[in-house]
Amino acid sequence: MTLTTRLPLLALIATVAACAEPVEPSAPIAVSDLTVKLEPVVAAEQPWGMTFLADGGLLFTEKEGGLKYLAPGAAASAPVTGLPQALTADQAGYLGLALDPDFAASRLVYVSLSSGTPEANSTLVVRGRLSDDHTALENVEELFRGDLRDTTYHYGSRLAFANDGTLFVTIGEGFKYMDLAQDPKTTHGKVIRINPDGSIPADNPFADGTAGNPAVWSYGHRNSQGLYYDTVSGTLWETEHGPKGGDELNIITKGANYGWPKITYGVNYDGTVITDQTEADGMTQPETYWVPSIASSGLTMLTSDVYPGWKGDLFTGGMNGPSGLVLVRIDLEDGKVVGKEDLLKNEYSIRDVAQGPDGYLYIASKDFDGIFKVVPEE
Ligand SMILES: [Ca+2]
Repeated sequence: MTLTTRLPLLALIATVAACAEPVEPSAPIAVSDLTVKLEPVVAAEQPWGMTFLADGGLLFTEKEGGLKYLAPGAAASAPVTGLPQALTADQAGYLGLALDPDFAASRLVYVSLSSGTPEANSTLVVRGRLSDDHTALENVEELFRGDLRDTTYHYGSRLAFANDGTLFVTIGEGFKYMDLAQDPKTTHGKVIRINPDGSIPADNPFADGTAGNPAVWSYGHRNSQGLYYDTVSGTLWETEHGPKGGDELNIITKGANYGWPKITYGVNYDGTVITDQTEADGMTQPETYWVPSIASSGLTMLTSDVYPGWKGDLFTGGMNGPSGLVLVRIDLEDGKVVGKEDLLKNEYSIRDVAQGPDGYLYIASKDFDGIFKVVPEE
């Protein structure tokens, strides 16, 4: 081999090596003594969000089927009528939901859905009173409508209440509007914060509307499908999908910029580079990230003693990708991520995870499998 043919080859090898260089792991692998398995609870078609009532009843959304109710101990769910018609194309549909903090008295249920046509749609947050017989949402009111988009991807749409009674909602950047995630004047790629009646809290970071949309709480997000408010510490935890690699767990704070698409640990799906920056001044780093992606979905914190050693840890679902199809335990110590453990590998694409009043974790599959209870193996 002559020098002239070797040089390009060496250059090629060097380039391939640089691309394949593994990203530094974002947290050590955690291993616990406990293993878990799944027990079926109820059939469901593309369940998206779920939340338990105090008596063990379960409310959940199906992406196309709307709101469903499973009575305690029942074998099948029943529809809950009253929601507006949702757009259900591609990733659009009936998505996240939350109970009013005073649900026992108010019976109010909050739902985020995609509203409009494929050419002109937005994220719509509504609330209604769950009828005493659990068959209908009554007096449904529109609370908030995100900016219009002409795409049917990346809706975000998780809901979580804070201790002060305000409601956080994640809104995705619609995939094609990624650059607008950096613009606080739009709702694309944001966490928004509203009062339960849809009005805007006076202490929102852009409340006066001059430098941003009054509803915006934080920005620079991609597609956030996990949101959990820890009522003990007052911490708002969020997961969001990165592109190819770079899924994130973030702690959300007022007015902060989480960087998308200026900084990311991922690349485009076709492997091309979005940015070579993983950090920048004025942009908040994730608490942990995933390379390769898991397609991070719903997020909750275990507050029960059902699983030895896991109390106080976060759990998020993985939906696909080379290391997806997992329930990830995120080991927290004093509010910091100290390890990650993949549970329930290669069983289901997990869209949501929630804790029931019995202290057990439950997962909802992304596809047509249903909702399952996570039980320790003997
Ligand atoms: Ca980020």
